[in-house]
Amino acid sequence: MNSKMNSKMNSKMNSKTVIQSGILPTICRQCDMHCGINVQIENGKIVKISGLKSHAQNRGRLCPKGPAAIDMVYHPERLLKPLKKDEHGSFQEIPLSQAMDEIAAKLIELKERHGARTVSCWQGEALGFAQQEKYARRFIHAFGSPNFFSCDSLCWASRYLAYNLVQGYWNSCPDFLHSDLVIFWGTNPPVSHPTFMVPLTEGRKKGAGLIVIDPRRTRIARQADLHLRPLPGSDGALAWGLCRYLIEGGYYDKEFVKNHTVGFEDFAIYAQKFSTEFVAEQTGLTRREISECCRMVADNLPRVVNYVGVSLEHQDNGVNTVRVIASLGALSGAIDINGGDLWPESMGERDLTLYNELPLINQKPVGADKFPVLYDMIKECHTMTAMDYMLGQGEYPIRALILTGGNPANTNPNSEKVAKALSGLDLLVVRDLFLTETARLANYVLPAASFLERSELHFYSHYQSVSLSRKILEMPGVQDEYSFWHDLSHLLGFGEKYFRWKTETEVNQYLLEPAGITLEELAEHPGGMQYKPVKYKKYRDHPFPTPSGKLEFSSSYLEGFGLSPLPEYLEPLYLRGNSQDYPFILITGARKSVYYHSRFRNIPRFRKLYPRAEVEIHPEDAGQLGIEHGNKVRVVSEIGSITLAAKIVKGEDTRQGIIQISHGWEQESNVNRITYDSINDPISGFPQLTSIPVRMERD
Ligand SMILES: Nc1nc2c(c(=O)[nH]1)N[C@H]1C(S)=C(S)[C@@H](COP(=O)(O)OP(=O)(O)OC[C@H]3O[C@@H](n4cnc5c(=O)[nH]c(N)nc54)[C@H](O)[C@@H]3O)O[C@H]1N2
Ligand SMILES: Nc1nc2c(c(=O)[nH]1)N[C@H]1C(S)=C(S)[C@@H](COP(=O)(O)OP(=O)(O)OC[C@H]3O[C@@H](n4cnc5c(=O)[nH]c(N)nc54)[C@H](O)[C@@H]3O)O[C@H]1N2
Ligand code: SF4
Ligand SMILES: [Mo]
Repeated sequence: MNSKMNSKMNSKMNSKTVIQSGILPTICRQCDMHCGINVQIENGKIVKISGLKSHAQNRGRLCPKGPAAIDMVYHPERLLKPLKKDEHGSFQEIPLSQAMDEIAAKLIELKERHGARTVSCWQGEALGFAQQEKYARRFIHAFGSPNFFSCDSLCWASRYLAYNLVQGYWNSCPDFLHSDLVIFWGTNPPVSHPTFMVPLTEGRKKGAGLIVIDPRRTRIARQADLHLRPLPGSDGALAWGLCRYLIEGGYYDKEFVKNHTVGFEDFAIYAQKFSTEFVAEQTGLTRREISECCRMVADNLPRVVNYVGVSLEHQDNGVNTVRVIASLGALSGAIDINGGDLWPESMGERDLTLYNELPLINQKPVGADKFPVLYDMIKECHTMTAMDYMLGQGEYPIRALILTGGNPANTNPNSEKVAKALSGLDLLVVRDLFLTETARLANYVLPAASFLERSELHFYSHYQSVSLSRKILEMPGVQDEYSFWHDLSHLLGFGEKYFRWKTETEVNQYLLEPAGITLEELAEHPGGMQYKPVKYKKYRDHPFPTPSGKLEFSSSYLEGFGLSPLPEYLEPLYLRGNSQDYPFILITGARKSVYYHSRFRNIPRFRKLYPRAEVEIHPEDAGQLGIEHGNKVRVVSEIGSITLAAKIVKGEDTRQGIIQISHGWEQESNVNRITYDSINDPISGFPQLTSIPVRMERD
C-alpha cells in the first residue's frame, strides 16, 4: 500500500496486526483457489501481499484480487460498528453487546411464536464451502431449525451431485499436469480459476492437447487446439455424441466398464440417438468439428480429463449434462489414474455438523419436497423456494434470516423478488464488511472480520494436502465468524453444549486431532502438508461410494425419486417455448478478472478497468438493431427488464444471436432482475441463469 492509499484508509479504524513489522505467510481467501500468500507488515499495517513460492497451489503467482485484500481490509467504507435500522428506516450505530442481546431476544420470541424452523441461516461465497459454512450449519441445527441456505443452491452443487451420482465423488481439479488432453466445458480458468493455469501450462508444454467448448472466444479459448462454439445449453448433445463415438468405435475402457460399472447397456442404447447429424443439429457445430473432437478424444485415451464450468449448471438440465460428461470420463478410463480424475481421500478430520449426532425429525426443510435430491445429498435448503416461504407462500412461514458472506439481493435470480422477501422479514441480520444491497435491507448489520482476521484449515483434495491460515490482524469490536456463532449460541443457551471452544484455534485443534497433525506442524509448513500420499485405482480394493458400489451410468437412486435413471438430454430452454418475442439468447455471469460476483466495484483502480455494466453484442446483431457502442440498451426477458450500455464485440468473439451480461452490478443494470428463479433443474433445483430468451431495444 502506498502513501496515497494510506491517506484514503478508514480513519476510524483501530486495527492491530499480530506483529508490528515483518512478513507472515498465510492463505488468500478472496476466491476459492486458496493461494499461498506472504503478508508484509510495517508499523502495524499491512503494506504488501505477494505470492508464496512454496505453496503448491499457486507457486508464488497471484491474480489481481489477492493483493486487493489490502484495499478491502482498510477500505474507507468498511463497516466497523453494528448498525440497527430505526422506525424511519435509517441505520443507527449501536454497541455490539446491545445488537447481540436484541438479536437473541428476537430469535427466542420468533421461535416461541412460529417454531424453530421459522429461523434460518444463509452463507455466501465469501466464506467458502468448508469450516466457516459448518459453523453456520451447526448453529442453525442446534437452534432446532433445518433451514440452512447458501450459494450452493446455484453454484457447485449441480456438478457435485452429478459427479457423485455417477462415481460417488467429485474432484474439483483434475490432473491437468499429467493428462494428454484437457476438455474445458463452459469455463474460462485464466480468469475464474487462475491456479488451474499452473499445472495446465506445464502440461501443455509437455504436449497435452486442449479443447475448449464455449460459444464465446474467451481467454482460454484463444489457447485451445480446438475451440468449439456450441449453442448455449446444447452441451449435453455433444457429450452424448462423444460417448456414442467411444462406445460404437469400441474405444472405451472395456475392462473397467465390465467390472466396475452398472447401467452400461441402457446408457449405450440411449447414446445411439446422438449421431453426428443429430449433434450438429442441436449444437450448431459442423460435422467436421464434431468429428475432430471425437478423434482427439479417442487418440488421447485414457488420460483425457474434463472440467465443467458453472455455466453448464445454470440450465434446467444441468445435472444430467454433467452426468454425461462424468460418464465420458468413465468410458475414457480416466477414473482414479495419474493424469486422470483422482478419487481424493479425505484427511479424516472431525465433522462440525450435527446431522448424525442430532437428527432433526419431521421439520420439513424448505425445498426438500420439491428438490429432494438436493437436500438428501448435501442438506442444502433451496434458496429460491425460501423466498416463497418468506413471502408467505410456503407450508410454514420463514420469518428470520441470519445471512453472512453473501449478497443475494444482487446475486440470486429474480432479484427484485429476493429484495421483497428479505425486506419483509421480522428479523434480517446481515454480516458483511460493507453496506451492500442486501445489508441495506437488514434490521441489524454486523461488521464482519475478513479472512485476514481469522484462522482456518484449507484443503486441496486434488493433491491431498492441508494448509492453515492465520490471523494477521484484529479490528476491535469486529467479530470473526466463529466468535459470532459462539457468542450468539451462548446467549441462546446452547453454547456450552455445541460451541464450547473459546476460540477458532481451539476448533482447529479439535478438527485436526484424529488426523494426527498438529497446528504447530501446519504453521511450520506454510506451503501446505500432504496428509496422505496419493494412490490410484483404489476401486480395485474399495467399492465406489455410490449406492451400488460401482460407477453408475444409470441411477436407480434417482429412479426412487421418480426421476429418470439415465441422464436424458433436454433441448435448451429457448428452443422449447415460443421465442418469437425473445429472439436473442442471453448468457450471464462471464467472470471479469477484477470483480468477484458483487464484490470489488468499490475499489477505484478496479472500477477504472471495468467502469460500467455492459451487454456484449455481436456486430451484425447490433447493426440490425441500430445499436452503437456505448448506446443504452434495454434487455427484456419474460420476467423483467434492465438497462445498460452496449459493448459491440468482435464478430469472431461470439456467435450471432447470443448476448452476454456479467452479473454483480447494482439496481437497473443487475442482470438478475431478468433471470429466472422458478425454472429449475429437477434434481438440484438450480435456476436458469443462462440460455435465457430475451429481446433488445435501444433505450
Ligand atoms: N474473477 C473472478 N473469478 C471467479 C469468480 C468471479 O466472480 N470473478 N467467481 C467464482 C465462482 S463462485 C465460480 S462458480 C467460478 C465460475 O467459473 P467458470 O465456471 O469458469 O465460469 P466463467 O468464467 O463465467 O465462464 C463460463 C463460460 O461459459 C460460457 N457459457 C455460457 N453458457 C454456456 C453453455 O451453455 N455452454 C458452454 N459450453 N459454455 C457456456 C460463457 O461464455 C463463459 O465464457 O468462478 C470463480 N472465479
Ligand atoms: N446472473 C448470474 N448470477 C450469478 C452467477 C452467474 O453466473 N450469473 N453466479 C452465481 C454464483 S456461481 C455464485 S457462487 C453466487 C455468489 O453470490 P454471493 O454468495 O452473494 O457472493 P458475493 O456477491 O461475492 O458476496 C459476498 C459478500 O460477502 C462479503 N464478504 C467478503 N469477505 C467476507 C468475510 O470474510 N466475512 C463475511 N461475513 N462477509 C464477507 C462481501 O463484502 C460480499 O458482500 O452468485 C451467483 N449469481
Ligand atoms: S486466485 Fe487470486 S483471489 Fe483467488 S486465492 Fe489466488 S490470489 Fe487469491
Ligand atoms: Mo460460484
